[in-house]
Amino acid sequence: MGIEMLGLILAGGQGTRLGKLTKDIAKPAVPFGGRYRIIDFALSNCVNSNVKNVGVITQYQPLVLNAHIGNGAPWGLNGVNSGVTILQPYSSQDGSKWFEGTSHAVYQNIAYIDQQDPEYVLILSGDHIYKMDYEAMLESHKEHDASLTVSVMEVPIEEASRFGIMNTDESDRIIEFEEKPKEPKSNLASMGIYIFNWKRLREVLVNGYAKGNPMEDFGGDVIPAYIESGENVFAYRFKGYWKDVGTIDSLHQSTMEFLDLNMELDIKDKNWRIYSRNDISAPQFVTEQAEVKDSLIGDGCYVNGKVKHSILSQNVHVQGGTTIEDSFIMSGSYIGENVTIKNAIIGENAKIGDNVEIIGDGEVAVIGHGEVKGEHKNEQ
Ligand code: ADQ
Ligand code: ADP
Repeated sequence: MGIEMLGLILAGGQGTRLGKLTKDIAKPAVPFGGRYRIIDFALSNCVNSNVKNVGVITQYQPLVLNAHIGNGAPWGLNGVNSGVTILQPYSSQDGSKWFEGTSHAVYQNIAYIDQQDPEYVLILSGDHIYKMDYEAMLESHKEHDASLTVSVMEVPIEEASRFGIMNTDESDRIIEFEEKPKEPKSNLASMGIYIFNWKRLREVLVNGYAKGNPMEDFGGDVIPAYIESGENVFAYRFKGYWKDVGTIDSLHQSTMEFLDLNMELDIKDKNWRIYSRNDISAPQFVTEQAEVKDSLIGDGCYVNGKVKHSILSQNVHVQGGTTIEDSFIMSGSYIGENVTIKNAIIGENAKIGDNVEIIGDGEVAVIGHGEVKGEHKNEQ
């Protein structure tokens, strides 16, 4: 017997807009908030919403992502009736190797989805920071007797051209949809979160490819085709914190918002925990001359300098005379003496030598994972 709803997390985009931070790792595996990786939010939302079978569709640099997800135990996805499967691109019979757009990636995994035999599929992006109850969205999908439900939110009109933009009627039926329009007609944006009746979506994908009308992309092809053919397509209005952290600026901004104790996301909510895989490290050590203000400091850190309004992930080492402000330092980085870091993101295991200045002036400064800057006098 099949399951009610299968979660599919699209984790394969290259993430070119995150530059150096996605050179070696897929965007959903990029660290966030001092203790998490971006995909933890989608995975935890699934578990908290009773979506206990999840496929993660990968493609680009999946090694860190694979190691992070493993058997799914940190999210409780390793039980008898639950599981997480990492789906990698394979050479199909027609010889095409990579997934192209988002719906093509789903089409390539029909065999896996059929094996799960779900009534509904929940399609998610691996690069959003938010907490959302997908069970409530499924209720709305059922109430409307919908074929597709799209989760939506109002965005500032000046940002609307980054999103799929729609118009709805008074019953929230979607009557018009345009993927990333140059001149948006409204500010009601798709969050890229969809619930489909699997049987119907399967037909549309298979028929499309069979008839030379390939469905590459949900936003570009599938949603417009559904609306055109008169399927029941409804909007589900989400209220709350939601951020697509696909750019350096949005990642930095979301990190700074994370430092606000009254932030809408409320990471401490015991009823909606965000789970992650974490190594055990020693407790943090803050020396006598250190000054730490308004910051989150992970386990295993050694702080001998000044840290203000910043996040230090696990095992970050900060030497004396150094100042870090408005920045996000990813795990394992070593910051030498008399360094100034301001408005910056420092990748995992980076090494910043003595007297170096990394200052984001106008735009956020970025140091890649494992990047070395300058030299250390006395590395420990
Ligand atoms: P984008 O986020 O720009 O817009 P896209 O680049 O297609 O859409 O990626 C969606 C997600 O799928 C990302 O997490 C990406 O990494 C992943 N992905 C892309 N191609 C993939 C592939 N071939 N295999 C696996 N994963 C892949 C979408 C919608 C808009 C909506 C915004 C909201 O198209 O309508 O407004 O999301 O952020
Ligand atoms: P961004 O828009 O920041 O570059 P996305 O994650 O949204 O990042 O993905 C951008 C595009 O890159 C997607 O349309 C995706 O299909 C494509 N892409 C994903 N993986 C690869 C890859 N291995 N090689 C080339 N392009 C890829």
